[in-house]
Amino acid sequence: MRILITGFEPFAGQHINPSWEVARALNGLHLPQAEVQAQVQAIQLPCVFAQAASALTLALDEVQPDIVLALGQAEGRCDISVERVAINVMDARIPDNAGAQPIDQPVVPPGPAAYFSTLPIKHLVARMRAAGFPASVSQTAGTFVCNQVFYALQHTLAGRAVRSGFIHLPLLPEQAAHWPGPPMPSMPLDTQVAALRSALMSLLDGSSPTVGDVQLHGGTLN
Ligand code: PCA
Repeated sequence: MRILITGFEPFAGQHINPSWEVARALNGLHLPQAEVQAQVQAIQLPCVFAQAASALTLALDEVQPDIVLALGQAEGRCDISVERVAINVMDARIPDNAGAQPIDQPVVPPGPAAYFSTLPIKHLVARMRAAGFPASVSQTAGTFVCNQVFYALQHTLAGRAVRSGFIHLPLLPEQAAHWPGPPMPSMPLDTQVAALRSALMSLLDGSSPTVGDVQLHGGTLN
């Protein structure tokens, strides 16, 4: 079993991105205690609209993964946010790392409006919570590079027997300590890494539904 985990380079003037720190902490992880032998490979993606999707495609070709977890930083989130859906739009509130700021452009012009995660998102949330980590389902991955990568991932793998999806992570404490503007929630790196490790284990330990997902509430009223 091969697991690809992607994380992003820092963006928006930050010097660190929790998604890459978590991905690289899990790189090379061997999960022999799982019911199947599994090996994790981490790849960093540029926070650049014009490059991120092709870097992802290259990684998919190289690794030929069975499971893909794409990770990104989401400042303001207070828990591990398992994304439900990727939408076919790029609408950037800030420029990417190459200075591009697309407005209302499709990720894939002929593509459908949206793709759902093919990860059992409720199962992941339930298992992370049971292991003591705050986690929830998120109904939007935004309209910046994370959503673009999530959409490109689901588009590329559509119809293939690969489970893939996106998880947004809170800021690291050292980022929140110096964040310009209002106070931000944060979570220490070792907690984030342990939460993702438990998410991975829950995909591999035989408890994960192979079709569909567990029937648990994960919605919001607005
Ligand atoms: N977060 C941004 C892009 C890169 C990252 O880590 C996002 O949520 O789109």
